[in-house]
Amino acid sequence: MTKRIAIIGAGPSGLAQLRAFESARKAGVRNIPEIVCYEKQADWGGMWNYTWRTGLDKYGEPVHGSMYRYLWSNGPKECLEFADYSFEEHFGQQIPSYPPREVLLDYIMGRVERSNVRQYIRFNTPVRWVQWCPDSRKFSVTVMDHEHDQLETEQFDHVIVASGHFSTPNVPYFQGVENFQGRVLHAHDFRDACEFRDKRLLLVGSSYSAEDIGTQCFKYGARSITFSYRSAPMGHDWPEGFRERPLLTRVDGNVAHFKDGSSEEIDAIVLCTGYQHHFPFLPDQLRLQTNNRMYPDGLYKGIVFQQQPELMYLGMQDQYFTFNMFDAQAWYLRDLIMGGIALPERQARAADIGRWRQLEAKLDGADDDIDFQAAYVRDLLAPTDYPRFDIDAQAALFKRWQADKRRDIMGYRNQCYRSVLTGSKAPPLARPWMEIMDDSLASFRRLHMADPENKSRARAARKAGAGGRSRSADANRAAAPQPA
Ligand code: FAD
Ligand code: NA7
Repeated sequence: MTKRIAIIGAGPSGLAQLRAFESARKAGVRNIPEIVCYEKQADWGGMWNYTWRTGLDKYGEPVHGSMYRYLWSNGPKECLEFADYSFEEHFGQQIPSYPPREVLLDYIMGRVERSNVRQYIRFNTPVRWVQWCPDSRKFSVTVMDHEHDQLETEQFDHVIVASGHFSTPNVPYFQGVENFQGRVLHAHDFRDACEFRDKRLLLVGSSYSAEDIGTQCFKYGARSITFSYRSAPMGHDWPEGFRERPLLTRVDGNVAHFKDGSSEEIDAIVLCTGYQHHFPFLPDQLRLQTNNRMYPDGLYKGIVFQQQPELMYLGMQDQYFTFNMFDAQAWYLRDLIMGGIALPERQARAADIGRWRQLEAKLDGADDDIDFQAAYVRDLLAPTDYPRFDIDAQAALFKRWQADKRRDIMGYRNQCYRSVLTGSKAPPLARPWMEIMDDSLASFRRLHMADPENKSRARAARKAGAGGRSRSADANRAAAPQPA
């Protein structure tokens, strides 16, 4: 009997899963499972689908989006390129290495639009509850169909959770914050740097959000940026106007006090204190419980829930590799579900998880993390037919990116890298990143594309109804080394 699969979320991970099944269908594989993808937002793209809303959406659902205006990729696009769909194929030419959000969204959408998977997605339909029924050996999935204002329940053989984990904020309390006169918000609710023009901004946290929101607010006119770290400072060579201080201990009026006894006046606080893995639609026995880490416990191959292997999770690890790692996971899961890959017994799975966790425990810094995640992606891809790409070359690019950031935190986005798929080098940004204030796709096209009027080859091909595997991917498959 044809299996039924529910995918929760149509962000990059969920879309990778839809695309994985579709590529099998196009290759003539029979007995593809029946798929329903539930998406709580009105459109696909997940986190990349910008929303101006904060708090609750128009249906009273928690707003998923944590992205903000003027967000540019914080890693080189050459490190997240889909192996079966290059940037050049999408835009009809090579583009700079660090594109803004809308450009990346356009790229993500390009691949799924071509593959005709929208038909499987039910938008405005958040999953409310998932229950495993031991008798029927099926999941019962209850969703809220907001378009028809009704709850529905359906049965599935597998559930794939692709709901992301950078959406539910982790919000610590700091003494006196309730009396602070300025604005206090978590990074999840940050939308527009211009709000903080001329302000003295305090950012609590020392990871990606703090770094990016801090640099961006400075770019758009904040008076000063102070970072407060819990474990370690970022340690970049910050320009004048930035400083790093130890952890915030209390707020007194408009004065922030820090663990080393220092203090300073501030006008606003942004808590860049990370996110929680939050699955309000899952009962305890199905719920992944983890912090943001390279290898969450209890997931075989980082994706199959050990306690109930019919349940799978995509994209739950801390991420260097993103889009192509989600692809690797999705292709592996597809083959597991369709029987091309055998699921080992519980003990063997536990041993495999244990091996990865031991490696994770030895990681010491970003370069180690990158090598670890590259090895993980390679391990997943080995038994699948996902187009081969040079994972080691991408890992080397990630390390260059880290070094470029250390060298010039305000200017690293001006660097250009070479695509490991097509071999061509990205052109430079038209002006230094610090000087480009308009982050729209239209402006990016005008500045960087020979064909700014939205007539890239990919769009033309899409309009003409072309489909199938990309030429660049086929070329890459022939040229690139096979993962071990
Ligand atoms: P998401 O993109 O979060 O998508 C999850 C989807 O699930 C959403 O569409 C959501 O609406 C849906 N969903 C959630 N709950 C339910 C439910 N109950 N029912 C139905 N649907 C549900 N990555 C990079 O590679 N480069 C970057 O520069 C970068 N910058 C980032 C900046 C910010 C501020 C953040 C927060 C993340 C950034 N990331 C970046 C990481 C980003 O999260 C990933 O690129 C990617 O979006 C993860 O894809 P995902 O599908 O796993 O999750
Ligand atoms: P991360 O990378 O999970 O980092 C969270 C940061 O918040 C990190 O520096 C933590 O410090 C800090 N943190 C967490 N809890 C506290 C408390 N209680 N007090 C002080 N500081 C705290 O999340 P980000 O939002 O930066 O990045 C997530 C994604 O969003 C990423 O993919 C980006 O591309 C965008 P620690 O170092 O653990 O001491």
